[in-house]
Parts: sequence; structure tokens; C-alpha cells
Amino acid sequence: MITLHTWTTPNGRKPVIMLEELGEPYRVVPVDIGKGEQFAPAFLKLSPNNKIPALVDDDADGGSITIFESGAILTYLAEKYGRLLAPAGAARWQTLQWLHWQIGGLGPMLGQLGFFAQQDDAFALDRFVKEGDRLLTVLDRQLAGSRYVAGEEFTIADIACYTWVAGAMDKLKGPLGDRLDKPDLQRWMALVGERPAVQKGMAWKIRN
Ligand SMILES: N[C@@H](CCC(=O)N[C@@H](CS)C(=O)NCC(=O)O)C(=O)O
Repeated sequence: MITLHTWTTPNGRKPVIMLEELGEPYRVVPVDIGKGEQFAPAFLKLSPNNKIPALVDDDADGGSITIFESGAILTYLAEKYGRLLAPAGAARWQTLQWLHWQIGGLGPMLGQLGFFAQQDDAFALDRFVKEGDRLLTVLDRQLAGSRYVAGEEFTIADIACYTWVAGAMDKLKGPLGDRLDKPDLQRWMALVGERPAVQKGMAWKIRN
């Protein structure tokens, strides 16, 4: 059985969407990062960087495996089930480069923008608005030439980018304003947002 240790954030929703796309069974252990549960010793054994998500697969080849970092989790699931990542060649690297671009750029910069949007620091806010806009422009330009982020097929790169752009459209309208109104970005958001697995993952809530 696959167990996800996660929460209702952009990074936390990625593996939920992936498992819904795959149609594979999984269970969720909520880690309430608002209450500091990511620092509990039991969670740190799974995710030493004290961040969600983490995945435990009891049925991995060679025994149980634990993985942290959402990009590694998406790649692991894509390889295990042979879906949403080409097995070799240019299409595979196209997907992986955009996945890593999201993990190293889009996610952290929009995360910092969200943080500084709540502080009294005009210099930092300006820096992250400009960087957020730059990254969204990069994505928009990429999407002007292809249906999905990494080409004509829906891949794990779309899952990774979608949760962050959806988060920005929901929570960062104030600082970003009409910088979110990029035509190909909007077209792609609508396209990806039609997928049942994406809708399920984005609506997913922790049940008490
Ligand atoms: N690069 C990591 C980032 C994970 C991350 O930033 N998770 C956030 C929630 S979206 C978190 O756990 N924050 C808790 C904390 O920083 O203490 C990934 O993609 O998995």
C-alpha cells in the first residue's frame, strides 16, 4: 500500500493528483504544517527536511521505500506505473527539465512572494513580484508553443506546475494582479483543470 504524508498545499496536492491520475489505491496521513507536525520526530524520519509531502510504498521492488521531495515522488510513481513520463529520449528530458524548473524556481519564488505579501517590506515584495512574473512569463512562452508544459502530452511536469499556478491565481491576485492574465497560461490552466484527477486533487480536504 502507498501512504502519503501530506497536507493541503501546492506541493502536498501533487502526489494526490498523481495517484488519482493513476487510479491506484493510497492512504493519507495528514501532517498539519500549521500546527508544526512537520517537526515531529516520527515525520522527520521520513522527511528530514521537515517538509511535506513524503511517500511510503510498502510494495516497492526490494521492500518498503520512503521518498521525500514532491518531484522525486512524482518521478517515482511515473516510473513505477509507466505513466506521465516517457521512458527514454527527448520527451523524458523535456518533462524532467520542466519538473526541476518548477521545484527549483516557480515553487520557491511564488512561496516567497506569498510570504512577503504579508510583510511590511516593499523591497522584498517588489523583488518577488518581479521574479514571480518573470517565471510565469517563461511558462506562458513555453505554453505558446505546446499544448502542455513539456509538449503535446500531459505529464508530471503539468501536475507540478499546475498546483502552484492555481495557488497563485487563488491567493496571489493581490500582489500579481493582471500579471496572471497571460493567454497561454490561462488556456493551459483551463485545459488541465478539466481533468477529473486534477479536480479531485485540488478539492481534496483533510477529513476529521
Ligand atoms: N521542494 C519541496 C518543497 C516542499 C515544501 O515546501 N513543503 C511545504 C508545504 S507546500 C512545507 O512542508 N512547509 C513546512 C515548513 O516549511 O516547515 C518539495 O517539492 O517537496
